[in-house]
Amino acid sequence: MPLSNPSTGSTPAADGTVPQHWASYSAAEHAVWQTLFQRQMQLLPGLACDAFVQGMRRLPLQAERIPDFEQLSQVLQQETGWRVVAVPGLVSDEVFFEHLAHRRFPAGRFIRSASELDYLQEPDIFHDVFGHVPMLMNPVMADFMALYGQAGLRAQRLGKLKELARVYWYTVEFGLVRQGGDVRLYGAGIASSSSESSFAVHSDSPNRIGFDLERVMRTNYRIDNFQESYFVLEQLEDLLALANIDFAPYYARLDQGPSYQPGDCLPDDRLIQRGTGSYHADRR
Ligand code: HBI
Ligand code: FE
Repeated sequence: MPLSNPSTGSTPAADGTVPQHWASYSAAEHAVWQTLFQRQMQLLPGLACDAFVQGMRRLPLQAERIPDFEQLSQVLQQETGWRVVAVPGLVSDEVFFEHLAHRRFPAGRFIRSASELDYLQEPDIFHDVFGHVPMLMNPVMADFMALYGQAGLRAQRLGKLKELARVYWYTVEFGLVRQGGDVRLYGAGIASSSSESSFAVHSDSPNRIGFDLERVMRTNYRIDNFQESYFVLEQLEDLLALANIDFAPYYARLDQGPSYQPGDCLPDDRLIQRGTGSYHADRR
């Protein structure tokens, strides 16, 4: 049974979406957006890759108000064919992939509360719009995400979702990319986090490892804290090759061989930085 959304009273449609009801956001909700938006815009220069910054600049996003999905979608659709649709929170994998495959990005309509600015149980509008939508202005990411939706539907039928979800996690959510002599972020989970954005790019603690598909598909990830390892693309364009790969032979290979823990470094890794591990060691 679809649950009714307490913030709007709307019952989700069959595709899991709800109306955004932009006019019903309260002043307090707009104020939370403003706090998060200003804090993150201060941090991101020098941390986010150029594609992220450019996508952000060209979107109708403002500090003062929660964005209207219809306005975002008009710009986005012109650029890469994507739209943003509202969902009450997490949707099933099936529904999620179905939307992505059709170039619709399901974004939480709610915003976290002012008393829990850094705590997120489910992706909210700040994570989903600020974190994800700028990169959807980029043609490479736009194609990658749509192909990921199709691959997700197939992976689900094959029982290989866990392996495929690791690709999403270490790219779309927590990906880093080389830019000139630096490493920059493009992943939405980092871009939307005030503490993890500088940790991911600058801290001595995590490993930064050159991206390798099979390696990533064998690697567990943390959902409870900063990542212990980040995987670094040479360039964003590498996502396109990744999206056009037939995953079936990978899935077959993954049935054998090891899986890795989040902090592991392997002899074959292309290490950009071997992390000290100090951050997670102090917390254990
Ligand atoms: N639902 N709203 C929402 N946002 C997500 O990022 C999301 C989801 N449902 C499933 C899901 N992600 C993941 O389990 C897949 O990427 C594997
Ligand atoms: Fe996300």
